[in-house]
Amino acid sequence: MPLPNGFRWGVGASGFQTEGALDADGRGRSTWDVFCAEPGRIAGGDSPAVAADFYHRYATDIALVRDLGVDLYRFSVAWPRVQPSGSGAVNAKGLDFYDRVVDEMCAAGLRPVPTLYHWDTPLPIEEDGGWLNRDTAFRFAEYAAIVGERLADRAEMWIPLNEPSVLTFLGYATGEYAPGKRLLFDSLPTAHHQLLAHGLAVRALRAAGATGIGTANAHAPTWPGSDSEADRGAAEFYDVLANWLWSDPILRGRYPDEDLATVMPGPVADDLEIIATPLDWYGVNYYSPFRVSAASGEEIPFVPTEIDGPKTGLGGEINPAGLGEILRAFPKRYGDALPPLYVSENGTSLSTVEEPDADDRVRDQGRIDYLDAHIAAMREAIEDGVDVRGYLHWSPTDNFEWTFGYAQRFGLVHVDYRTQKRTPKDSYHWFRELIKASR
Ligand code: PNW
Repeated sequence: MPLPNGFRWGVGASGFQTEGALDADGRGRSTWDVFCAEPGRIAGGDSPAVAADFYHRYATDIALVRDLGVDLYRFSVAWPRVQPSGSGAVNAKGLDFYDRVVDEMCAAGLRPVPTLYHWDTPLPIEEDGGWLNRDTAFRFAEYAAIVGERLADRAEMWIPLNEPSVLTFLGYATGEYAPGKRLLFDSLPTAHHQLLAHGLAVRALRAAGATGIGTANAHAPTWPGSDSEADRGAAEFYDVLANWLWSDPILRGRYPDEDLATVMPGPVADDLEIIATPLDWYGVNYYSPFRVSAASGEEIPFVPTEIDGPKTGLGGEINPAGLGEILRAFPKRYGDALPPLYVSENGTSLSTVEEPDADDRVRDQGRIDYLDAHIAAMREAIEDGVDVRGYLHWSPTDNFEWTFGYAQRFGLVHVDYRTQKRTPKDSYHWFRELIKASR
């Protein structure tokens, strides 16, 4: 069965991972600038200072994405470029950069999909408590209005916050990502404040004339490490924390359980009304299933299950069926309250070396296999009636993979970080043919 008419293909990337130019044109510092400068945080001591140099080479990358034949280009606007102090005065040069990027995309026939926040918090905001501080949600909404007013005439779809769950877990619970706090369950207020920021930003964007407003959350089915009652209990708990804590407030206007609702700060019932402001679409970012087992006598009651079988470069499980399962879970859980779905991120890094060979070919068959299987799983879900309207590949070019640095490559296009030369990989050509065939 062919994909539904009008099915949309795209790519996605983020500012901090691609732009470099961290001191350019009055940009303020972010939590990730500081975090990366701490010894031992980033594999190989890699620096985000230049990354894929998107700040200067955006026209090249936009042309490569145009030639791929997709129509959506997801990118992120860096809050510290637009408001270096996180509130108040706008840095015109920072905002102008995104204006140029959006113009370039439109001129190439691509539809811009801005993400407003992909984890790069302005440092002064973090110094005031970051997402532990309720005020951050209101400051974020002000920033959203500024970007909305500037880009609403040309942006096709909007993502206020990318994967707030990952920021809460890795940024505030375990401290593996910036801002590096290890608060365990005391990190939960950052969930509520990010959800509130999402809702306030949806309203601010609409007031600025923006349409096509959605979100992009990390989701995956949660499977227990064994059939034991303890493991099943751990998986059920993890499922609530990793999935439904983030989507129930948005799609149902409530927290998935009462205990969670009671630990959230502020006028939670009133906030939930804002958080549940209807969306035009909902984005699922999927890479690997969640597998957890019970942990006893630990601070956290679950541990990731050892996996066997094929793994991604990051060590995650390759399991395309997981994408189908999580996509089917959404209409089951939300029924008519569910807006159209998008796969807003899917892709992989490889455990094999990816470098251009003597003929300048990058033979990334592992990525082709991953994409082929995941796109097939998505198609099956669509055939079963799940309303999925588009698929965005993460990512157009190789980029800075957070604490893993440059060793983990997610691009369809290889970046030589010494020369900034771009080389489309085998997967780029494969994806282009797939898109062509699907039209
Ligand atoms: C996403 N998980 O992160 C991010 O949005 C991207 O910036 C990143 O480059 C990409 O995935 C690849 O890693 C995730 O634990 C981090 O489920 C963690 C999870 C999912 C996505």
